[in-house]
Amino acid sequence: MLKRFEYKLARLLPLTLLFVLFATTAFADTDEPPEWVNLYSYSSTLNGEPLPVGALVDVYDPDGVLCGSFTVHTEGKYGFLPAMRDDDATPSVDEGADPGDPLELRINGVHATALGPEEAIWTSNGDNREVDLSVEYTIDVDVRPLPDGIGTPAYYTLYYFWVVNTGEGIDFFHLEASSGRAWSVEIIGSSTTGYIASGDSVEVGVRTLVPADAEDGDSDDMTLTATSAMDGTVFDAEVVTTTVTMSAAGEWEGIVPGVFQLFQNYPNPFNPTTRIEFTLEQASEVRLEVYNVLGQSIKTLLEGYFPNGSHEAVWDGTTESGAKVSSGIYFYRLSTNEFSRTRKMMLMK
Ligand SMILES: [Ca+2]
Ligand SMILES: [Ca+2]
Repeated sequence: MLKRFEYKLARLLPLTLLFVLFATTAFADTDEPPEWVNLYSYSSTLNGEPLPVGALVDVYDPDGVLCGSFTVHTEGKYGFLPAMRDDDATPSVDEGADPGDPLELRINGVHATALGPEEAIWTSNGDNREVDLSVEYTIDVDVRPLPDGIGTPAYYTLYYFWVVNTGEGIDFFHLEASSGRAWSVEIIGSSTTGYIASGDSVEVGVRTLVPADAEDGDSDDMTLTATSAMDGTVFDAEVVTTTVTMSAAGEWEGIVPGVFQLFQNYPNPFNPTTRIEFTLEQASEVRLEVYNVLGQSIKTLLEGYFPNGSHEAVWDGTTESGAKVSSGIYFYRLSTNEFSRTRKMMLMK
C-alpha cells in the first residue's frame, strides 16, 4: 500500500520533493535514494480503442513483484509510470527490478503486449522509456436481480442486485437505476461507480418510493443498468416489478389511523435477519408474532405492555425453539386488544 501511495504522489509532486519524501519515509534507514525507470506512452489501446480513463496500468518485475502502478487520466496515454528498482540495502525484501530485467505490463490485471518503440526493460536509473501497450480482453458484467417485490403507497420497497464481473479483466462501471413510471429511485449502500475485478461481485441496493397516490394493482418496472467504462458496453438488468397492494377495505395496508402503524419489514427479502417497526398512538398491550404460510404461529417476537411511540423487533429466521426456517413467504402480525394487522415478508437464502 505504501508503494502505491507513493506512486500516486509521484504524479503530483515535483521530483525534488519526491526525493525528499522517499528519503524521509520508506528509505530513511539508508543513504541511497530509490531508483526507478519511467515508462510512458502516447498511444496505447484496450480492445483496439484508446486506453480509457480509469484503466489501471501495473508493472511487474520478473519475480512477479508489483513495482509500479498508474491510473490513466488522459485517454490513450499513461505515464510517467515509475518502475522501481530493487533496493540492495534490503536483501530480504524484493522491491522491484534489477538492471537489465524485462518488465511485464498489465492493464486492468490482464497481460498487455509491449509494442515499443522501446523495449520494456529496466535499464538504468532515471531513464524514460516509451512503451506503447495493447491489450485485448472480453468485458462482461452480469446484473442479477432478486425477484419482484410488493410495495405499499408512501413506503419504500427495497431490492438487491448483484453486479458480477464475468469478463477477463478489471472493469470500471457506472450504475444507474430507472423506473418505468418515474417513481423515485435511489441506489443505496453502494457507490454508483467503481472497479470490479474479474470474477468478483458487488451488492447493490436500490429502493423505490411508491407514491402516496398509487392505486391497488399499480405496478412499476425498475431497471438497473451497468455501463462499462472500459468500452461503453451497456448491461441491463432483467426488469424488476413492484406491485402496489392495498387492504380490502381500501385503506393502506398496515395503517390503522389513530391506533397504530405496522411498517413493511426491512430489508425485504432478507437473509438472515430483518427488522419490523411499528408505532403506537397510545400505550397498549401488544403481541407481535410470525406465522408460516399454513397460518401456524412459529415465533412470538414481542409480547407485553408498550408505551406510545416507535418500537421495533428483529426476526432472525428462527422458530420459538431456535430452529432455522427455510426460504419462503412468512407473515408477521401485530395485535392489540382491539385491532390487528398482518404483513408479508420473504426469507431468501
Ligand atoms: Ca531489496
Ligand atoms: Ca526483483
